[in-house]
Amino acid sequence: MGAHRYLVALGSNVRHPRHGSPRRVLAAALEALDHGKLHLLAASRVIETAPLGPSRRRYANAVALVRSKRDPDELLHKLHKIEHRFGRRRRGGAWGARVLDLDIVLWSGGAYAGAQASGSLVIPHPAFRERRFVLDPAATVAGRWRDPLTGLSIHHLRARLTKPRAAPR
Ligand code: A4P
Ligand code: MG
Repeated sequence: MGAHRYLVALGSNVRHPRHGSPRRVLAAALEALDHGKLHLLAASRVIETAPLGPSRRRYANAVALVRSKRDPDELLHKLHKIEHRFGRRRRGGAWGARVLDLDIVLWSGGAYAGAQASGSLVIPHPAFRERRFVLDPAATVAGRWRDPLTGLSIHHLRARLTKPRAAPR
């Protein structure tokens, strides 16, 4: 029955004692996204990006296209378990340095607002339209996927960000 598709954004800016660099953390995390009830349909390359926010360490970022029968709340729960397995501990508040961050950017069901014990899930991810570290890799695996809120494709959102129009006269 109804398998869903998800666009998941991956980020890391702390080394892992066993996996090593953030780049390697993401490679291992992509494998974890192709296990059990999750099927990895496509993965972008891993890119290195300048940090947005207070952390001073550079990030490795990537996106994955995943197929799953899980609903969004179930998938988020699974993603949190994977983060935890990679040593992510929820301290230091939002935007702290982290071994692994897994965000749900889009899913095939359109807009979604759920309820999860650890906070409420919102899809599309509220900040993804302004983030090149999400849109650049996303354009390589899901460029034609449309944001249900603006109706714009990932290609279009990215172009809007990288080529700002001149101010109106
Ligand atoms: N949550 C709500 N919606 C979602 C969603 N669509 N996907 C809730 C995932 N989670 C969602 O997230 C906090 C809570 O948000 C979750 O419990 C979930 O219920 P978190 O991952 O624990 O916290 P966070 O990631 O520290 O905070 P936040 O505000 O989500 O940060 P972001 O937006 O993830 O940004 N710079 C570069 N270059 N690359 C990066 O990857 N990442 C961040 C973190 C900052 N700067 C960066 C990067
Ligand atoms: Mg997050």
